[in-house]
Amino acid sequence: MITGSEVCDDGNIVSGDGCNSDCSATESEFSCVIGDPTVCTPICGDGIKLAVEACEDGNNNNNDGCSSTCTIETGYSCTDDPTFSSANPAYKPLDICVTVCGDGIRKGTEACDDGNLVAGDGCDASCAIDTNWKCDEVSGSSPDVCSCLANIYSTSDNKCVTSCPTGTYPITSNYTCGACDSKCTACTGPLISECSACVGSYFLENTTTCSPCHSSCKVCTTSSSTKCTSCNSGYFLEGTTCISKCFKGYYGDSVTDPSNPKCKQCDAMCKECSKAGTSDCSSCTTGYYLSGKTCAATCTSDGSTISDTYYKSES
Ligand SMILES: [Ca+2]
Ligand SMILES: [Ca+2]
Ligand SMILES: [Ca+2]
Ligand SMILES: [Ca+2]
Repeated sequence: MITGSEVCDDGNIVSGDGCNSDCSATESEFSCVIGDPTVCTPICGDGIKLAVEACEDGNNNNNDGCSSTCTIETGYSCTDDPTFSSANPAYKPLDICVTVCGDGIRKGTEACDDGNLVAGDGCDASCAIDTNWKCDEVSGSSPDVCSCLANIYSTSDNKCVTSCPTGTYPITSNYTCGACDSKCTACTGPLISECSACVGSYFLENTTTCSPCHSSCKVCTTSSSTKCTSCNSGYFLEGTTCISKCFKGYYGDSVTDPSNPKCKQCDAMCKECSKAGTSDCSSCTTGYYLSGKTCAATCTSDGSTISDTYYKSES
């Protein structure tokens, strides 16, 4: 009860609750209704944060993280202003409130929030919308639902693309990418007869069908089963043909490029050979002599008589 010189009386003699300990004054950070008893409430937005205020950002605005009644708004996180200093230990630092990207609640400047910090699924790690996507808010506090923009194709692995990737074809009726036949690398439809390019061991027959290359070919050209660009094991490429034994004067080279063995010409001194160089010859060209498997211009280093172990090659 307010008596004598009392300005307020909240029924106690404690300060820091709006009416000071001797009831001589109200406290500035409270709003008091003088009566019997006096009822004091903290002033929200006055820039003075009291313990009972969940947050205090110095304003009475809503939708900035700290509400006009000093409660933390959904979708925000409030932390103490690190620059705060106060002579009054009863006062606490003001709050700095920010939205939380990835909490599934779209707030503030977030263009989207799909509940994660993964990019490429429509909404990126900073809550901006990924290229070719749109994100829709869901009522309640559920995360946004993102999908491809109009006239953008969605792939089987959930990407949004302007053109379908290799091995797929565009389906305009629902803007998805359909899988080509496994033998096709490009196609207009799902069938093996709707191809425009083939995997290595197939070739494009009649411009639309992928048919297997000849059994000797690992890869054949786009036009023919027997025009090869590389050969299967046991064959060597000679021109565009795969042969199991190279022509006379050539040897099968599977060392230089093991993935694509080719027929290579023997050394100029060798008429027939099994390897590069002059040391694996089985006969020599005119003017050269075979010693063991080696062709040389002279029989011996000292120019002595040709023995039985040396013979001039047949021409
Ligand atoms: Ca306050
Ligand atoms: Ca506020
Ligand atoms: Ca958010
Ligand atoms: Ca995401």
